Amino acid sequence: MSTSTSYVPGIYVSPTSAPVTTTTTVFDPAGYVVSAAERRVIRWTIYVGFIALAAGISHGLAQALSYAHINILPYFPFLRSYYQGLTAHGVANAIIFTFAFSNGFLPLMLSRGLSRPLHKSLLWTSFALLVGGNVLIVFAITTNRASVLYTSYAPLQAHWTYYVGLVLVVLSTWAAALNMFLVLRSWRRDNAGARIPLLAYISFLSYVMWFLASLPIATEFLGFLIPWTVGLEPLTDPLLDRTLFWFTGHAIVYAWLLPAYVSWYALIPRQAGGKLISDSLTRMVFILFLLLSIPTGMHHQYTDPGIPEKMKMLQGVLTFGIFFPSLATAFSIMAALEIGGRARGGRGLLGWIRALPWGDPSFTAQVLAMLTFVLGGITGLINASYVMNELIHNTTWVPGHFHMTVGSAVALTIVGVSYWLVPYLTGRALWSRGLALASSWIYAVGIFVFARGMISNGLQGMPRRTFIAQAAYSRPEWHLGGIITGIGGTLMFIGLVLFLLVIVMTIVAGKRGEEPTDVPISETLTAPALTGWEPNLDRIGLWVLAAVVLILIAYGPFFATYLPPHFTSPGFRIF
Ligand code: HAS
Ligand code: CU
Repeated sequence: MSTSTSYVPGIYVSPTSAPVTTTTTVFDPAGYVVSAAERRVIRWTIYVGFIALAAGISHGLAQALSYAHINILPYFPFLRSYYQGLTAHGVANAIIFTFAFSNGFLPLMLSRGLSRPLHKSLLWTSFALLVGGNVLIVFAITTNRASVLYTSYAPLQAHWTYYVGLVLVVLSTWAAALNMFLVLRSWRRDNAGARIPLLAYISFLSYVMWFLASLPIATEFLGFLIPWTVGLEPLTDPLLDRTLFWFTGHAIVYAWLLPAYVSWYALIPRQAGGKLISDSLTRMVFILFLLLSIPTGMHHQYTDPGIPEKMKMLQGVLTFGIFFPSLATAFSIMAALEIGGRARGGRGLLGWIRALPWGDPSFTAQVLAMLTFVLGGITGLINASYVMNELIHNTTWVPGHFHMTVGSAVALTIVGVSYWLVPYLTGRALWSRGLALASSWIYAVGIFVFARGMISNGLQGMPRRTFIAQAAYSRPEWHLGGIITGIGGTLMFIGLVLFLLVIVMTIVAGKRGEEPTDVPISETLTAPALTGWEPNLDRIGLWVLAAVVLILIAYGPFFATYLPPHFTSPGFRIF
């Protein structure tokens, strides 16, 4: 039986008023309290992400407006080119905001899932690396030494501080992963034969996948880009660099997504008053991400010369494989929500939807995130289709797709999680539930409008990564989509400004004593099995081995036939 505090919209109350009766638990609920010292460093880690978000969205607004032929770039201090702003936007929002959140959130979830403290020294190490990396990156970008966009494509060349800064950020994620590994290992020693609590399991697997996935980009930066930019090696191999980038770069999108999935699977059912339907299915979903996230990067390179078509086709097929765990997630979460809606008195085919806790900003933001992800996922499938990709590659369709994935499924989930997490970490209640709700709705409407503009213009051939406001060419059919994009982007900007306002006010002026005192951990309908095949799901080492084998099959032939590197290109700094 659960003895932990239970979740009701926006606030935690005593266990007696739990919205569902408990049959089994997926965690050791012994009322474990995460120490104040750990909460402090986790809080600061996540704040780094919020600062990055604030910096990035102002550039986001500028880009969205540029599609509507409104140029506000001259009003930005430090800004010398569109590409400088686009780099700042991508790095701050897609890389720093997301990983700062994960570096705090995932270890916290593992610690709470296992009821065990984290290593504080590693938490601080991770924080220091994140901050140090950011200082270097901010220096490089604000001084216009790194207008290479967040994909760091060679032969565009950045100052060494940019690459080293990103390396430090990756190291900060490794420190977080190591922390989780050590805590889990000691837990397993003390609990031989026990199943890993689900929340800890999925949190850990998220960063195991990311650790494996980050090795190619580490190779690219340390082995090629940094020696090249400091002059140790005058030339570089752009195709090899791109391939190493996408080797990591597709999996990185799941490193952003999986922390959101951790919340959708392990927390949202409880926030909705429901239960998770299957422990084993959840574990299998995360294993599939571990297996298939990485050997799929070439779907970003369908149009690149120099990669055999057979390799692209193989990775294209695997990309369709990585679609399935998300489909399973859609059905699984929908079922958990339905259980919650019915437990709250919802009746009929769809009446349970109305009964969900829509007044809770944390819940609402995340369900809106899920809804945008339906379209994000469908557009992903179109991207992955070898022939259809020809039509949309390098058009604004692609940012249309990824703002419905990382820009909403992930970002809006972080918003929703923050609405209980920041109160939990700071000991201050959420400042304004009304504004928090408004922020999520405005952002969600904004993303649908924005994506409609980007997607339709992409189909009309509008190029991505182009300063349309000053382009010497245009097409009449781009005008309407451009205006829609500008309106949507403005709404998104307003939504996130409201979010940041609510968070800042919560930190400085939230009421003490009314904050949540525990993580809203869900229960599953059935307990994890101790016999049969299911315990094999916890043999993480074995699954890592299987992932490595798949990666070797998907990437081995390319490297075997391509290497040694073809050093051909000097660096260019053209913006
Ligand atoms: Fe992607 C390009 C394929 C998912 C991010 N993607 C990008 C880029 C980014 C990105 C940033 O195959 C651009 C990179 C660049 O700068 O060039 N993507 C996919 C596929 C998926 C996918 C097949 N992408 C993501 C996610 C991202 C992300 C997730 C970030 C977090 N993507 C591609 C391809 C390209 C690409 C090509 C290259 C395009 C090109 O040519 O350049 C799949 O993983 C998607 C699976 C998703 C689903 C949706 C499941 C829905 C769920 C919600 C359920 C809703 C509920 C609500 C329960 C199957 C789980 C119920 C509510 C009630 C009220 C009841
Ligand atoms: Cu991808």
